[in-house]
Amino acid sequence: MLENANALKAQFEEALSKVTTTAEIDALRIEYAGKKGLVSSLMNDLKNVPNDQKKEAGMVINQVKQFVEEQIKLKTEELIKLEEQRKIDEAESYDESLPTDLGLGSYHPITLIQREVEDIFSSMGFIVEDYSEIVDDYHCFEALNIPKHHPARDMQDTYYLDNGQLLKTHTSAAQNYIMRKYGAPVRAIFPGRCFRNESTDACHENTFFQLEGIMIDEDISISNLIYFMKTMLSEVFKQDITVRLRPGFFPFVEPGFELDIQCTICHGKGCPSCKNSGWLELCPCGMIHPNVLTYGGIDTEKYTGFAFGLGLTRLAMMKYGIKDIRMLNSGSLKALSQFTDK
Ligand code: FA5
Repeated sequence: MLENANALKAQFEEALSKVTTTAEIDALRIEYAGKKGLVSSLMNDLKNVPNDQKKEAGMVINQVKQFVEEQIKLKTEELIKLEEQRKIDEAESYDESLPTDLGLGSYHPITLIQREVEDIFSSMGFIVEDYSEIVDDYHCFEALNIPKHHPARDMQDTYYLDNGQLLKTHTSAAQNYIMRKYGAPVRAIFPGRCFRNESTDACHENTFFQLEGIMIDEDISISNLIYFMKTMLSEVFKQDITVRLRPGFFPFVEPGFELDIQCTICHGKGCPSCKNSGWLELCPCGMIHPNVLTYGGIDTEKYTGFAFGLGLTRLAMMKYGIKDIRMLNSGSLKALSQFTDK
């Protein structure tokens, strides 16, 4: 009996050493450790062993049984791990025969123009800040001196959320946050995506980008504002473009201006891109209203400042000669990939 037990153990070890898959170890488990397996039949043979040898034989068979079960358990765990790793390796492997000349991706024109304007203002000492796309009524309107009855709060223009917050309608919504964060003096720009519930055409989107800027210090005047606007535009276009400054009303600036650019698509003749006017509103601006400075915790006795709200999406249109603003949100790789950052 002892010889049989040892022989079975050796036979099992030999078979185990050849197992390479979980299916094979499962078959081996049934063959050796199953109810009708080889270890069980060895146990059945115990009844034929003389009584005085039964105890010792029983112990040996039990040891073989425990050995077989333990080894099967260990091998199964090892093989499961190996098979999982094999699956991961297969998933990560790639078909080397696939074409690799798919071409490089390209930056979206808005990303290109945003980076360019950020670089220009950074080189003039402005910090670049970020702000949420979901804002509250206070930051979007109240802190900007926009009274309750102002049309900008109209449901027609603003996407309100169920919780009372809203999608940022303009980047001016971050003015109060910047003033509270940095105090005065401060020079900051803050680009961002804006949302307005309006119908679209060649120069209007309901989702578009602006880039806001504020500069607050002692003795800041309109001439500082004009200097920075001129510098920014000449750096972006690197050629002569025609702009005009006219009075404009925004509750958060006084005085306020509209800075328009002559349409670079039709050169002022009038076309669908500029709604046949020859001009495109590009960058409203003005001197920050004292009420807005006060909301921002700025001492109005000591400081003045200017603010501007550059239409970044329209700037991209004018710089790259994009006739229809809707192309920029179209997701058309063919159209969007023609722009490079050179
Ligand atoms: C504003 O949003 C003010 N917050 C700008 C401002 C900032 C004024 C600081 C004074 C001081 P307005 O609604 O005009 O203003 O938008 C500013 C610019 O964003 C426009 O001149 C235009 O270039 C761009 N813009 C506005 N609406 C759209 C639209 N629907 N699609 C594309 N661009 C738009």
